[in-house]
Amino acid sequence: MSDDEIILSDLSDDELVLQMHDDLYDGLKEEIQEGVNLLIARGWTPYDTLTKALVAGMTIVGADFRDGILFVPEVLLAANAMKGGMAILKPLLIATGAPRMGKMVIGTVKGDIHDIGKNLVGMMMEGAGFEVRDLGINNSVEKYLEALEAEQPDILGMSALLTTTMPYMKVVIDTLKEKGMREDYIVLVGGAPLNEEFSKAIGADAYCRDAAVAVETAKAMVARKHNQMNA
Ligand code: B1M
Repeated sequence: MSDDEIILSDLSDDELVLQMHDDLYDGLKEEIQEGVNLLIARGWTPYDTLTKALVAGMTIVGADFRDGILFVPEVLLAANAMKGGMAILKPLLIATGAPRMGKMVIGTVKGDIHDIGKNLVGMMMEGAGFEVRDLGINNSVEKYLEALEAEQPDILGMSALLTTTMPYMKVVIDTLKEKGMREDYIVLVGGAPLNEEFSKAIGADAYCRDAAVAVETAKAMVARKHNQMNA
């Protein structure tokens, strides 16, 4: 052990949380899990641990990813470390009934097997407190409909990375309209070849440039939907 090695258990709560932000940024899964266990042992609620240590840390990662300071490999490592911490918190959160932001069904469209971006969006959404049902890749309209009916989410998220597969998003949205289900869901779309104009043209609610924008958009739209329902 070197002299400058940080002993997490020696840190005060505030120092530990800041150190966990750094460790998340560096993708250190074991340290994140140790930090989570320490905070819980010190009497922190699972919800505070999730939001103040993990989500706040992931917000920094998301911003630096959006700004081109971090790249995919680093973000995947950070997301993996976050998932390690969340695996400890998940059963505790369910047991304590912590508030959830909402629910999203997400999948890559039919004919498309790119899933790195979609997976990042799913992880960041989970980190922000959303429940995520990931349908994987190559999803037909029937698969989306089946999942929407089974899960009753707030949001449908679709991903496409190919110019040849992005038009399939319109097939899904048009089918929702035909079945009178379009207004039941917030539809968010994303993927490198898409843009705002395309999203409007196919009748989606919003185009999400990246995972950080997806989280911000989802939070704002779900809050608006819940306010309208309660008005
Ligand atoms: Co493919 N591929 N690929 N590929 N691939 C691209 C997309 C391409 C642009 C490369 C190129 O030619 N320059 C090109 C598409 C050209 C076009 O359509 N205009 C291309 C091609 C042609 C192909 C094949 C056809 C190649 C071939 O076989 N001849 C083939 C297609 C297979 C298929 O899908 N049927 C193919 C295959 C593959 C691999 C399997 C090798 C691999 C995918 C591995 C995997 O995903 N598991 C692959 C990869 C890795 C890429 C590139 C290099 C990287 C994509 C990526 O992961 N980016 C890509 C080139 C590029 O984009 N620079 C390319 C990183 C990721 C974090 O970004 O996915 O954009 P992205 O996700 C972002 C945002 O877009 C947004 O948030 C994410 C995170 O910030 N977002 C969402 C994405 N989905 C969202 C959903 C939301 C919200 C936001 O919902 C709410």
